[in-house]
Amino acid sequence: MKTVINSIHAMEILDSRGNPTVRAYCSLSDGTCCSASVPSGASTGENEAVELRDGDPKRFGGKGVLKAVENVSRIIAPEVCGMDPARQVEIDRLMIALDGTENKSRLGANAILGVSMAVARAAAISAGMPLYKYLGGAEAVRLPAPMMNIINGGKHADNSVDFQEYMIVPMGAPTFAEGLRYNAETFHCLKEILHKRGLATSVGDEGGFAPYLSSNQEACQIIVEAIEAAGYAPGEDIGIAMDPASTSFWHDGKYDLSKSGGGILTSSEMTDLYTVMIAKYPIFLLEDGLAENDWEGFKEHTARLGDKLEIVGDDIYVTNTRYIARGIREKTTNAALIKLNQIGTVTETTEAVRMCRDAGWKCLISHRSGETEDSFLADFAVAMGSGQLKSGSACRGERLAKYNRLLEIEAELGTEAEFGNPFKH
Ligand code: 2PG
Ligand code: MG
Repeated sequence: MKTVINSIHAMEILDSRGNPTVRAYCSLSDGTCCSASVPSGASTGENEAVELRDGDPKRFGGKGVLKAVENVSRIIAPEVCGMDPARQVEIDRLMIALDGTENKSRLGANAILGVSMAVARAAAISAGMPLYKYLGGAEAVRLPAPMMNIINGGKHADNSVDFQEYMIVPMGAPTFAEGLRYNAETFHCLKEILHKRGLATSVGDEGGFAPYLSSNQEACQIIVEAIEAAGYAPGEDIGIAMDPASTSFWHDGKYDLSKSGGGILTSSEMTDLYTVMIAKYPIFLLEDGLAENDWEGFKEHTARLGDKLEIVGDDIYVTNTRYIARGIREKTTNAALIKLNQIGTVTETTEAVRMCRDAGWKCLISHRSGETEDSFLADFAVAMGSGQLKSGSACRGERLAKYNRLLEIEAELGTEAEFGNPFKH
């Protein structure tokens, strides 16, 4: 007998910042029953699909998601029940049509994505396949490099650092497990260095340290020291990737680095600053070095830095093929960040990855600063085979859930597993 979706429902749970988010449940006629949880960002792009929040000031400061939960049961479930769970594209398109808006503002991208992920997971379980194989097929054997955000600033921390994320990337490691070890050891050395200097070792939203530093550059300096203290060669064993998340300090067409005392800079001056930094430190990737609406600035930025660095667009593309297509046409960047909840369905996220791949672009698969213990993203990263994932630091359970799941996947793949330097052309 054909397996069909029996029931779909959702509930309000809390994310890693203690804010409400959606968990969706899917059960099938063969007895399969599972759930999936939706993450939530802080430095969001203005064109992201809409995260529906209740706006009721009496609950969670207006951040409740009961309307989205209700939309799952009342509007989505009656349409999706009875369908074959393996028809992911059809189910996702049906939900897009049910919503009927450009940005999923009627039903909420949090409602739609929860169901989209739960259906994918249920179909994988029902087919007796691991999720990464179900979504990625027989070719899903490439483990992503863990881009570990070990110093947090910007909107993710209350410190003096303007740039949001300083990540380490184990580019010389032979396997994912070894790469994770390189990173975790460096993370612990960084803690010791900060502690010895009397700097705070408390962590930000993504589990990286959030010290008060004298400049944005000092973060790179301390990371290089930590890499060396851990016994690795900066730029060979471990490289640095940065996500300044510049939209968050872009005001009136200028970049305001006053949190760190860095002044107010134009787009070109920002690119000058990055040029100085990459000459000094082993930086291989720069995400959102400029702001989401600075398309012109980005063109110059990529023309100047694109042959040396992976230039990733996050807020500017919001995982939307409409914006990525423009970026490819105009050579705005040479890579894109990929976040499921920026666009709101598994199908559309996969389409964004495919568009990048067809253009010869790299993709960096990403968590959100508000996460849950759901490890869906780990399987998704292997399925997409892009070789790059950022999931925060070696600290905080919601970050480690993804890395630990990747350890399992690598072990399960055994000799089939592939892992390599994510910056190699
Ligand atoms: C980013 C993300 C994830 P947020 O800017 O890339 O690190 O942050 O989820 O807050 O948008
Ligand atoms: Mg970003």
